[in-house]
Amino acid sequence: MKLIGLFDSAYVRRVAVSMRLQGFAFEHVALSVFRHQDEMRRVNPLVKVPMLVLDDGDKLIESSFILDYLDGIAAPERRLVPASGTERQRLLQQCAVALVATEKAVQVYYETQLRPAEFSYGPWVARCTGQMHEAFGMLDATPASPLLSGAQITQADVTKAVALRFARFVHPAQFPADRYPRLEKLSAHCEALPAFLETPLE
Ligand SMILES: N[C@@H](CCC(=O)N[C@@H](CS)C(=O)NCC(=O)O)C(=O)O
Repeated sequence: MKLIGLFDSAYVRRVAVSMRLQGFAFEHVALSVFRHQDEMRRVNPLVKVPMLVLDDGDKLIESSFILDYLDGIAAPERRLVPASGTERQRLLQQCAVALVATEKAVQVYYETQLRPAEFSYGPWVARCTGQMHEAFGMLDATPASPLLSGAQITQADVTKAVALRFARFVHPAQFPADRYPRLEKLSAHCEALPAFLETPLE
């Protein structure tokens, strides 16, 4: 399999980390949606990452659907989200909130650092910043992850840890270490795991 996209994308990184945790070998194709647009367009006319190219040539997009595909072909004990049941919904909802946090961090980044300053719209930046922190606050308010007491890692752990690492990378001043203490603990634990260390954001 080939995974297209850079690890500075939280969406690409969560897929790469998950593949390593699940033991899937992949070739990493480090194309940027901004710096390699022509090449990207040839691989994916939508110019979006991540994309997973399967060995038969099929191309998958959308990190959540890619992860669902991988869980479907993984050995049952290597799934990162249970196939059914209440726990599945609970974990997927945590992923959903972490994806809102990520999406809003990306929007604020695009608005404040990619757009020329004269075109940046303050009220929109304030709205997205508020939504980003609301989402991180919700994640921080959930009980400590069972991972920290020895349970197996889940997709909620991966996506939450990747979201915080990404948001801090693009908005360092907004994430002092004491702002989201529970998430910090989870992040520190996850970022020390081989699957995360082998998937550096920068
Ligand atoms: N919902 C998508 C989001 C993917 C996404 O927005 N990726 C960004 C990179 S972080 C991208 O492709 N940006 C280029 C663009 O939107 O034109 C997913 O989960 O895969």
